[in-house]
Amino acid sequence: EMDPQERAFQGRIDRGEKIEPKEWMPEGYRKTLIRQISQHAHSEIVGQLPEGNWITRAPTLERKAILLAKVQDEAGHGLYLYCAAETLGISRDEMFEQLHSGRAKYSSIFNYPTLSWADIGAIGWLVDGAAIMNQVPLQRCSFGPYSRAMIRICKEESFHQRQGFDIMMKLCKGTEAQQKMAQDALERWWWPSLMMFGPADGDSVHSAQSMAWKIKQDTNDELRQKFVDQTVPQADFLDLKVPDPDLKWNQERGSYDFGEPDWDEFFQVISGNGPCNEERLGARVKAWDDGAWVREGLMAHARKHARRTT
Ligand code: FAQ
Repeated sequence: EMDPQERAFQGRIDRGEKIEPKEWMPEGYRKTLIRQISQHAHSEIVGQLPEGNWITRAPTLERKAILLAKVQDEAGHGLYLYCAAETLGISRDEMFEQLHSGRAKYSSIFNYPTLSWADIGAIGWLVDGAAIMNQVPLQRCSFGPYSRAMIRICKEESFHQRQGFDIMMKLCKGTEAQQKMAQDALERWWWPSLMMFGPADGDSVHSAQSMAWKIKQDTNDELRQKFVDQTVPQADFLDLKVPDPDLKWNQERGSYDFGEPDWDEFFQVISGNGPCNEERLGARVKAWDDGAWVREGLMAHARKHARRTT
């Protein structure tokens, strides 16, 4: 049975009230939010790497400026989200430690390589498209700081999605080689994008509780379906073929039927065995180690300053 404090808390959630950092909350609620928000922050930071790979090779100055701005936005989102998680009583050092030791997850999608310029288009179109589908409902999350962070982040993600679709449009209206490059990118990013929404509902351990707490508003499968319904007409518009033989419009449901993602691959990727896990984590650990002298210098300066002013 729920204790009275927890019942009162659930009442606030049910009435649609926002929960703020200093207010009482069940330990499970705090832990779930720290897990989700910190993993979301890690995803933004690790998510800079696949696209960062193409900044020096963007085909025009304009594309380079746009890509630089997008990757910088992702850094901003990460920092914003770390701040939101810190309000729950975890330090940034602890969060980094969890990432670097492999205990904290980050989105499976960033463990795939970016092999061609079309991948930058596909990431903006599909990966940011999936991120928006997942994050728009998070704007209504019951935890105040997370919900407010999502409002700004979603605005920037919309720009990201449009820039990706714009790259795809350009390629699809281009030469045969460019169209092929776009098709190849769609084939490699389609299934991993569907996996971003998490395991099928039957295997989603956190969904029921997170939905009762209004941390999540929709199940993983509901959002995945919405994403498919939104994206297939966009692929048709680009004259690209979605690599799913089971994809079919279902008149009765007013939705697309589609095939099952390869869940073995998903679980391999989230347990550290995807194509780029080692490289991505290695890059983050190296950046952390390379920055040690800056952190040490700042701390020494702060200590000196504190001695002088006391
Ligand atoms: N990858 O019980 P559930 C972006 C884990 S967008 C890795 O269903 P939950 C923008 C899950 O953590 C990407 N792990 O879990 C951008 C749990 O393991 P745990 C980031 C996954 O939390 C675009 C276990 O599986 N967005 O960065 C994944 O209820 C372009 C069981 O799963 C967010 O993080 C996965 N795909 O639902 C940046 C959004 N799916 O923690 C750069 C916020 C599941 O017990 C470039 N997060 N797992 O060890 C969420 O909405 C939720 O956490 C879900 C998962 C929906 C991801």
